Amino acid sequence: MDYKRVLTIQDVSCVGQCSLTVALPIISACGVETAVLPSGVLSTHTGGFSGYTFRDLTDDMPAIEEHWQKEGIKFDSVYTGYLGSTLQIDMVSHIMDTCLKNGGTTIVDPAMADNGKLYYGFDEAFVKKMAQLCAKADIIVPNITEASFMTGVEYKTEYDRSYIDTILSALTKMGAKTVILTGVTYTNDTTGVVVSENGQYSYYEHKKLPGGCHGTGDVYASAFVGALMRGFSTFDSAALAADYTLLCIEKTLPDAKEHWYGVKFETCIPELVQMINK
Ligand code: PXL
Repeated sequence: MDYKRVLTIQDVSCVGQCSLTVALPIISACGVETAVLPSGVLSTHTGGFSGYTFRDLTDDMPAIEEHWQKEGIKFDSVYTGYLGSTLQIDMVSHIMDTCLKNGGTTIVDPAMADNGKLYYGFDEAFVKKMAQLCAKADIIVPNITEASFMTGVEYKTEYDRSYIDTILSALTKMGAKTVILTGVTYTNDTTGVVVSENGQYSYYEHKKLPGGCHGTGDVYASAFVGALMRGFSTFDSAALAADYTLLCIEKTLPDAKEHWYGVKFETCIPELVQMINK
């Protein structure tokens, strides 16, 4: 088996089933070595808790990068999620330059917004910087809200294929290469993801569940990275990640009232391992 090593850069939300506490187990379960660079440490995520702590780890990044360079440490992929500041985005961009193996893949999930709104603490300047990081990456995994913020295309909840084409063209114009646009919904009982690769769009459609959960974007992007590193095509990785995320939401929804803060992704790890090793 081809053994790959990924570096993922995102926050540690100590409680809340998102970012690193999701990426590390999911990518590892896919059989891929997962190195981490925490962008910050929060007591919980910012989506529904109040009074959380936040320690920004931007200042630690240059020394960590320097040490890796001295040790000759390189990665097959650098995958970024929730980042803490514009300065941190510049550092992450530099780490991509110095720590990626030749022929490696950079994957950016511009985790900063959902349902038409930026997450707490982000502003226009952050969006602009994130758009630059997305223009540099090989693959990006935005939802429609994030794509709309980065391109200036109006955010809509009801739309047709021409709206999605407009968003994808605007992302390409921004400099994006391969795009996995998540949460694309054309009918009442289906949803899916659009993969834009080499100027071609393909749609993976699946059933829509009656409700969503916090953190599904991180579960999706992590499973996508794991599958891609295991040699699945971009489209097959996007589809596998969608199937896995759907399963996780299905397991969470019956208990969603008490378990409002995250996805019970752990309960479906056995299925993920099966899908990856098929
Ligand atoms: O799931 C995205 C995410 C990651 N990290 C932190 C967050 C969020 C979304 O709210 O607050 C700290």
